Amino acid sequence: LFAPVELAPRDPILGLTEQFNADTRTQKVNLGVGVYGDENGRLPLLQAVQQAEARLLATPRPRGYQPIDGAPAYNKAAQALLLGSDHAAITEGRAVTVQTLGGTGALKIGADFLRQWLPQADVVISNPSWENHRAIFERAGFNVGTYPYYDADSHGLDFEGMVKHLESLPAGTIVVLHACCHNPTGVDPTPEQWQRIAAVVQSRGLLPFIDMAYQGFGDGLQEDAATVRLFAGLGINVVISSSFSKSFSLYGERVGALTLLTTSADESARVLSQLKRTIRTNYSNPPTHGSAIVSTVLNTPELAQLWEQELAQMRNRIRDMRGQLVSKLAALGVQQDFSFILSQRGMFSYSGLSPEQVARLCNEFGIYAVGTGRICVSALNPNNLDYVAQSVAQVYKT
Ligand code: PLP
Ligand code: TYF
Repeated sequence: LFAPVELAPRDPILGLTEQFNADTRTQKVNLGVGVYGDENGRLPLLQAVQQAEARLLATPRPRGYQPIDGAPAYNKAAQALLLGSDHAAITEGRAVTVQTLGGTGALKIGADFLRQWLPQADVVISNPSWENHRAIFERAGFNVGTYPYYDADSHGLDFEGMVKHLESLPAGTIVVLHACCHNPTGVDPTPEQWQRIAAVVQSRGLLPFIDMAYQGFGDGLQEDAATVRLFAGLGINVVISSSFSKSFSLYGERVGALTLLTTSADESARVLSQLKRTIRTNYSNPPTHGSAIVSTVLNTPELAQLWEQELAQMRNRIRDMRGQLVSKLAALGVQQDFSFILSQRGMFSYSGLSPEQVARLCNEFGIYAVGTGRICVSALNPNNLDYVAQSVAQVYKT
């Protein structure tokens, strides 16, 4: 019966890690997958997380089923982090948040919900976007198109192209937006550009689906929430997927949230009841441990403060690596101007490396990047930076 099953292609990014792990060279660097490594290249276990776990261990709890929509204290804290705890959408009962299996789970539950209730709608994602965006929405049954986003010539945003395209979309189109730290390019709209994007979304009656996987990695926790709050201030329906995978370095715990902004408390109750049905028919209810950690941190002021400091360290370290990479490449005499890497935000940079250059970096130097030229800047550290810069310089010069 399974004879017709075809071999699926490997995930282009996670597949790179498999290739990297199998590489026997001693000098190798994985700039592929979007995971934060500390200054020693190691995945950090945050102090705030360790302390929260110590507290949880000190008062062990039985592990019953969670509510279908997850832990209330977790959902409330996740919502407050996005909107600010005193936002009108919250006080007026217009914000519905459910715990999800990471940001991916939030996208999936959101996509399934929208497909059921807005079956006529199409979805558009940025060109380029995180590959899983297309896959998730297509799997949910949507037609997925793209809107112009990245301008290769300027290494920046094709803002006019983006706005013009959004203006042409039929009302009800679902527009997937990256709240900050765009994956894969690192290019974000400016606050002024966001204003205009929001105005078009509102006037055209589009549905913004804002994906926030990197809150705190751009300019700060509050600063990075500005996009979400801008859209929330419009009083229209908004869908937000958020993730703590990166910001808490809790990739394997699968902690995320899906937040829907509605137009009334009554609508919220109906929306929540349907979201619970979507969750129930997928995995019944979410797991306990990861959300207990995040909830403990966010609801304990001294741990929340510690976490913010640790998040700032991660953010600043990435920025420092951006600066050092740019200056080292210049010092090595590379003619190409890489200063655009400095204005990009978050873990990633569309480096401008061609597929051939990426292949050379891999074959000759054991440096793995995504074929599109995306590099994970947070995988750079003082031990590999010189090697990476020298290798890139070599590839540019010869
Ligand atoms: N959305 C974007 C843009 C991402 O880069 C990621 C990264 O993994 C996710 C969603 C998914 O996050 P999670 O690992 O929490 O599922
Ligand atoms: O883009 C990245 O590298 C991260 C991690 O299917 C990731 O978002 C990559 C691919 C994937 C799931 C997560």
